[in-house]
Amino acid sequence: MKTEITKMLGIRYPIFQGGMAWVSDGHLAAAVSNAGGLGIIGAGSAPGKVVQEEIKKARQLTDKPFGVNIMLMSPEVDEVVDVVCQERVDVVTTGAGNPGKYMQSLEKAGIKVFPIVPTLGLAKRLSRYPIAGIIAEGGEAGGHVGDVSTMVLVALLSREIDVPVIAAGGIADGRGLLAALALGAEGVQLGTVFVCTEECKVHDNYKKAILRAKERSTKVTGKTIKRPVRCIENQLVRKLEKMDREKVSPEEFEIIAAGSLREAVHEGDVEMGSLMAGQSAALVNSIKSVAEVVESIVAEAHQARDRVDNFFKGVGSYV
Ligand code: TUI
Repeated sequence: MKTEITKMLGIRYPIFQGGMAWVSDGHLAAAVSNAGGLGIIGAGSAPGKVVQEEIKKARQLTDKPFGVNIMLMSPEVDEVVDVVCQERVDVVTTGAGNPGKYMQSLEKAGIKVFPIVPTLGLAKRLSRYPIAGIIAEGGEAGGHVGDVSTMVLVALLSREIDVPVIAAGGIADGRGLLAALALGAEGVQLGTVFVCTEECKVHDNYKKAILRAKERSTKVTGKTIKRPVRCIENQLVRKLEKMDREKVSPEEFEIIAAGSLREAVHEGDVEMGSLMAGQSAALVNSIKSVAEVVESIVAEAHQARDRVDNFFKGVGSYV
């Protein structure tokens, strides 16, 4: 399975693991890289020092390339950029903002940068920087999201943007990988499915909530304060929905939301914790090892390709 991305990064499969705040540590990232994908440490709002420790941990566990996701809304972002430059990680993905002002330092450190974007507009603005590729994240994704569907966003960016496109949002299996490649992407980024792995250290209650989720179990809150976040519905989400309806201030939102992701991830509070997850939670129904997830995605993509091939040959299930 060779694409522009596997060649550029020297990885076996064009599968990125989303760098999820509080979730994607050095252990998970190394497991994904060892399985042939690209593991990514989620810096979230962690201080530079903590991110550096996770980078060192990953280096001990794998000799394969891996990346760090920089969450641009973090108060620690300047420090995190310094750390990734100092450590010269292979790849940086950026989310929740415009990475323009950091591009020069990242480029000087020889890091391949893949900004995550929710719109074509932002992708075009970032095209003037030396980006290695771009991650088109549709509104089906978990956590902080845009509102354009993956189907439209990936097709649009693949047509309009000159660098390789990675598709994200709503993908959890091999059929999703094949569909993304058909839309013009060179790879995919998956988050939710990697939460439900043996190597992922989130609380078991969080994993079980994803396994239980159906296609309408996630909800987006925070649109009124322009910080839309997709989570599995629970007491916290219902409270935030009410706050959206009452148009409360960003400060009041912050008080309720602060620390809630940590509560879900570490304490397993599935009612007042923030259970960030994408719509693809509905597709995830068992806990597997990271290697099993990666291998089954690749095997299923091959099966899906054969099925579609039959369509073009006029044989098989399409007749
Ligand atoms: O970043 C994400 N997903 C995230 S970050 C996160 S941590 C968090 N915790 C609490 C509250 C809020 C966030 C959880 N999930 N995905 C990548 C992504 N980036 N999706 C959408 C965007 C995005 C949005 C606006 C990227 C750029 C952007 O730019 C606005 C501008 O400056 O033009």
